[in-house]
Amino acid sequence: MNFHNCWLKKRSFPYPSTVREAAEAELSNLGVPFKIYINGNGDGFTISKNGNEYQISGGETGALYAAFRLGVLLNNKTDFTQINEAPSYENRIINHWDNFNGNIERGYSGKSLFFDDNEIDYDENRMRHYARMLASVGLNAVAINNVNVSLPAVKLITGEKLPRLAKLAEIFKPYGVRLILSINYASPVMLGELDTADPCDPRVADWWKKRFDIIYSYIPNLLGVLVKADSENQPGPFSYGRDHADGANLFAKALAPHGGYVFWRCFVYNCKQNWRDTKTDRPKFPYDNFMPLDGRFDENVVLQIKNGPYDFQIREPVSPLLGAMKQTTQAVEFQIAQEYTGQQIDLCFLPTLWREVLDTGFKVKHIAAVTNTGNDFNWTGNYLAAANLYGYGRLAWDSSLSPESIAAEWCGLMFEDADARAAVKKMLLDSREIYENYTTPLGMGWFVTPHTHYGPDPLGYEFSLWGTYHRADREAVGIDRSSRGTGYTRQYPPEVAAVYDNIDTCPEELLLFFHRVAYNHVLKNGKTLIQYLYDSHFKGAEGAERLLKAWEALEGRVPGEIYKNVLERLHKQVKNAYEWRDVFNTFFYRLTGESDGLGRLIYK
Ligand code: GCW
Repeated sequence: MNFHNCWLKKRSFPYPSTVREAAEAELSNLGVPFKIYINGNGDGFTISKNGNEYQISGGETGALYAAFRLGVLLNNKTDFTQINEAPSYENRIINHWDNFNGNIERGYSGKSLFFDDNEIDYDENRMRHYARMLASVGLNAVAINNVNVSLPAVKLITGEKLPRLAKLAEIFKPYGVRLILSINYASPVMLGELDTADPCDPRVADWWKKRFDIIYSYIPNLLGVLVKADSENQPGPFSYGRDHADGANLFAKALAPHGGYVFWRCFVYNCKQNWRDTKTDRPKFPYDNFMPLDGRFDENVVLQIKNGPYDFQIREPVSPLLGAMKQTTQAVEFQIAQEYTGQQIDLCFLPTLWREVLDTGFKVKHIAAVTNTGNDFNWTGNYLAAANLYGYGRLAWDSSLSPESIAAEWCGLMFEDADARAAVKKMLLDSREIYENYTTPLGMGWFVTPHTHYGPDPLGYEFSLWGTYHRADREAVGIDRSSRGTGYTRQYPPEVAAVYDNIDTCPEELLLFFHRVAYNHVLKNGKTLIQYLYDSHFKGAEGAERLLKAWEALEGRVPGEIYKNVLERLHKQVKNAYEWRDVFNTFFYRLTGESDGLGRLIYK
C-alpha cells in the first residue's frame, strides 16, 4: 500500500540491520559531509559544525537521533555551531489500543497496523517506515496491543504468536524501537492453565516466570509489559484480596532476570458508581489506591499515571499522584488519540495542553501516550493530527520545548510555502482554546455523547455508573472538590491544596472542576458564570469558523491532497462546534432561564 509519511521525507531502503547503519544512512541521505564518533550507548548526542562538516558524537542511538535532528535543522535553516542534547525521559513510549480483530479502541485513523481478523498481520515494509518515523522524533518503545486484553489477544504471549512478534521486534530494532506487550492480568486462568491468578500463590509466580522465559527467548529486547488491572472490568489482584503492589511485583519478579519492566497503570477506579452518592469522587481513586503503596514496588515496576485524575478531558488539573511517590518509579501517560478532544476531526493541538501539565514540575523517569496512528494512508487520518504525534515525540525528548517551537518546526517540515507555514502554525496554536471554548470550559469536563465521546449530550453521563458528573441544577454547576467538599484537594501538598480550595485563588480555567459555582457568581472578567458559559460557546464556534477560513485561504499553497483532507474535517468541526454551542447554551438556558446578555440566539 502506498502511504504518505507525515513530516518525514520518504526514502527507499536497503533496510539497515543495525542502529549504526541506520544513523549512517540517514546522515548520507542529508547530502552534507559528516563524521560519526560512537562512544558509549546512550541516546544523547552532540552535533558540531566544523567548516562544512558535521561531526556527530554519542551512543549509537544518539547518533541516529542526531541524524534526524540535523535533518530538521538543515530543513529549517537553523544556524548553529554546536548542539548537545539528551532526552528528558529514559523510555519514550507510545501505546496502541489495537484489538486483535483489527479495530482500534478510540482509533480515528483506520484499522490496526498490527492485527487483522484475530491474527498478527502487518505490512513489513510499512513497519520499517513506522520504526523510522518514530525514531525521527526520538520515540523508542511501542506497546502494540490494547490495554484491554481479551481472548484471543491473551494468546499473544504464547508460542503460537511469538514468532511473528519476534519478527516485528527485529524490524523495529535498527531504529532503536523496542516492543512492549499489553497483557491480561489473569492470563494463566484465561489460557486455562491455572485456576487462580492470585499474586501470592507460588504456582502463579512460577507460571509467569516460565512464561517470561519463553517470551524473552523469542524477543530478547522486549522492553516489558503493560498491565491494566482492576480497571474497567479487567481482572486484577483485588479479586484475590491483594493489592496493586502484590500484583505489580508478581510481574516485576518474573521480568527482572530479563531486564524487563512492568508498566502498571494507575487508572483504577470504581466504574460502578451510583450517581445518587455524592461522597464518592472518581478523581480521588488513583491517589487513594496507589499512594499508600509507596515503597512497596520493585525497582522494575513503573506506575503509569494519566496526566489528569479523571480521563483525558480537555482540561483537568495535574494528577496529584505524579511525582508524589518518592520511592516509586513513574511514567506520565498522555493521550495523543483525540478521544475527548475532537477525534481527529476537530483540530486540537495537544502540546499546548501537555505543556501546562509538564509545567507543574513533577519529575518522572518515563513517558507514555496513547497513539493516534492507524493504517490510514497518512497514519493519523487528519493530516494535521500528525502534529500531535510529532509534538508528543518532541516533548518526550525535550520536556522544555514550547508549543510554538514545536508547531513551527512541524509546519516547516510539512509545508514549503512560508505563508502556509505561518498560517497553520497559528491554527494549531489557537486550536486547543477554541475546542475548549465550544465544549466544556472552566474544567467542567464530560458532557459528551456516551460511548462515542464525540459531540454533546448534557445528561449522557449524568446518571451513569462511570462517576462522570457535572451535577448542573437550577442554581449551580460543578463539584465541590475542596477540603469542605469531597476532599480531593487534600491529595495535593498543602500549599497547592490551599490555592485550589479557595474559589478566589483557584485558577479560573479549573473553576468547575474544583468548585460548585452559582450561575450568578462573578468571574474575573466581571461577567457572571452563566454569561461566561454562553460567551465561551459563541466564541468557540466563531473560532472554529475562523480555523476553516484560515485554511480556505491556503488553497493552492498546500498540496491538494492535504488541502482536501483537512478542509473536509474543518467543515465537520464547524458543524460540531455549532452543535455544542447550541445544545450547551440551550441546556443551561432551560435550567436557569437566563437570557444571553448580548441578545444572541439561544434556542428555547
Ligand atoms: O478513556 C477511557 C477510554 C477507554 C480506555 C480507558 C483506559 C482502553 O474510554 O476506551 O480503554 O480509558 O485508559 O484504559
